Amino acid sequence: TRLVLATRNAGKITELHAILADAGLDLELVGADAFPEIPDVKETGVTFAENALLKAHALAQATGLPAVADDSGLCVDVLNGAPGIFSARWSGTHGDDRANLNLLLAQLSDIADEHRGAHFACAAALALPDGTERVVEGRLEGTLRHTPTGTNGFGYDPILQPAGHEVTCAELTPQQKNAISHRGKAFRALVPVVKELLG
Ligand code: ITT
Repeated sequence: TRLVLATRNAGKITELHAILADAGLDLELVGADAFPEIPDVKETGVTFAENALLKAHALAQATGLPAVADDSGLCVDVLNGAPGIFSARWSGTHGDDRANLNLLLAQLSDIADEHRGAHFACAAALALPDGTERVVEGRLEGTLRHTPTGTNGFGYDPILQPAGHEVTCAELTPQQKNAISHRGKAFRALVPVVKELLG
């Protein structure tokens, strides 16, 4: 069976290939880039789960293949959960990871260490062409650094220090990050659902 990965975010694609390969799924993963004619869906949902389902349904409908999607972001305690679903466009330019991170750091410059709690959240959705849908979520709790450290990963990884660790997500190896990450947790929870529905 072919399964479409409904994302164009290169950082996510790398991680999803590793996470799903480790799960031993007997599926051929097809990137959304294989369907350049399909326009990106508007992310009009107000939750990670709603947006993940929107993306998965759009690709499943347009391709006639089962599709999985990821909607994710960084939720900062002192900002009442922002940037949240707006994480990819926090600075105004969609997908400018460096600008997004720098704006957030500037907004938090006066916030002391004990108030810098945050978490990554990920909703992993599966949609079938017949409209069947499932969605599960995962989180990674941590604290935000004052300066970026590390070059692995993507997005806000250089400033999120996972609870119980002394380094940022961008200093973890890909394997170490996937083992504890919001995305790893969400997609590992989705695997039995994929197996059940796609055999
Ligand atoms: P697709 O919709 O094509 O999947 P996107 O980048 O628009 O790609 P989102 O709307 O879900 O995806 O935005 C996710 C943003 O949240 C991403 O741009 C990062 O800034 C941040 N993010 C999500 N997961 C992250 C992770 O594991 N490490 C660091 N930042 C992450």
